[in-house]
Amino acid sequence: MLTKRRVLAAATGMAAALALVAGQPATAQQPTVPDQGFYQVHADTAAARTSVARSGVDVLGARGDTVEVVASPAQAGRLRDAGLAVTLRGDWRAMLAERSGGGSRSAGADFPAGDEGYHTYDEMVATLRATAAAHPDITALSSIGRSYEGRDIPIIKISDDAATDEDEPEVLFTCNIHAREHLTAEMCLHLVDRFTSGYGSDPTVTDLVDSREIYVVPIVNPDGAVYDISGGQYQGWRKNRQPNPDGTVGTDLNRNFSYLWGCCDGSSTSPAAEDYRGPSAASAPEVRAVQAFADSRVVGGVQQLKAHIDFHSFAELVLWPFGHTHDTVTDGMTQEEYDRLKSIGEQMAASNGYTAEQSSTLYITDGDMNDYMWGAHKVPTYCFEMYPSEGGIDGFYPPDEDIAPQTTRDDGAVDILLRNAG
Ligand code: NO5
Ligand code: CA
Ligand code: CA
Ligand code: CA
Ligand code: ZN
Repeated sequence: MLTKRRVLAAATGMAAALALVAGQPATAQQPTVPDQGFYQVHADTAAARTSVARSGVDVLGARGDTVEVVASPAQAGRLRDAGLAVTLRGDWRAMLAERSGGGSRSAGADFPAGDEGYHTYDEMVATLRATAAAHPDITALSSIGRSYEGRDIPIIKISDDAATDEDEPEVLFTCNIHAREHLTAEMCLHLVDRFTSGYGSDPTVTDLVDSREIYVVPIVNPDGAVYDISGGQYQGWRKNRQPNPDGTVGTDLNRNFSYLWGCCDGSSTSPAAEDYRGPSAASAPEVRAVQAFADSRVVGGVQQLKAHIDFHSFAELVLWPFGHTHDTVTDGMTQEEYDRLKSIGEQMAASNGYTAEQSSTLYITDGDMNDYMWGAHKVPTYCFEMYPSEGGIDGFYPPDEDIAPQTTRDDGAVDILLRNAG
């Protein structure tokens, strides 16, 4: 209920933003522009959206003509000076605190009270272990490597005869590379649950598990995910937790991949920025782990992975590569390849009701996982931006009641990808 009200508050605009600080005593100063404001920016071209992303603000999500950002008053002023329509919707810190129930913790270091249905990193690991133990013939649980803080990054393989590397098309699903995008970890866990518990009873599941080798990495960024729910409230954290020389923390893992790293003004060189690309390509251990896994699937000179989705939130989009250029056909992408990526992307979007477009239509990115998977490995690859279509802070923290409907929503799209693999 809290969340529904919060979404409504965001939609009603500045009056609602002022209401957010209405709990202060009457003697408090006039409401001022928050240090970190939540803003909606009208940006109706890809170039305008890219310039918003490049301005140093934290882009929460973008869809259609609207980009939702967290910005300082100075940053908001610069966007206005650049001629953009910028609307203050609330105080980011206050919104985070309110979404977290004012800091009341649930027992056992879980998600904030009311959201315990989400899986913490420890709960995720325990659930994967239990699933692997319950389905030993069709699962193999291991790790692709360790995070900066030393946490394992689990990977589970699901296939008939999972212990054997068979000659079946391999398909990879990755989730939670961005710390605060917790719904995506639940998406990966839902895939694991569906393709294990449905085996032998659901004919679609059985056929896909028999004919494919499905790999799932539910939490690419465990340190960030753990940090984001630490301290009694949501932190709104995006990056990993690797320290930077200037005292700031975090590399944006989705700007740190090796393919054309930092090529195209699609990431930041500033360590404090939310889209900081890191000091060098693959400087983040989590990125090295994903890249090493993709490399390891080249067997006899042939890449075994035939399809990939990297789940993000939020905006309800299906994105295909490239992100580093607005060109459709370019180095590493023929017209035929582009058409096939687009066609399957559109079929998947028709199934889940998302909007389908090339990644760079949103804004330019470089060093992201999808550009790497296609550019370096020719793996047909997609970014899904999950529910909701818009929503400010609540966009990253939908109530746990939304987990089941919003993960099953993608079943049809996932099946389309799996069928088309190979
Ligand atoms: C992603 C995609 C555009 C790849 C990104 O809002 S998100 O950060 N989830 N969007 O910018 O890395
Ligand atoms: Ca939980
Ligand atoms: Ca098999
Ligand atoms: Ca194989
Ligand atoms: Zn993301």
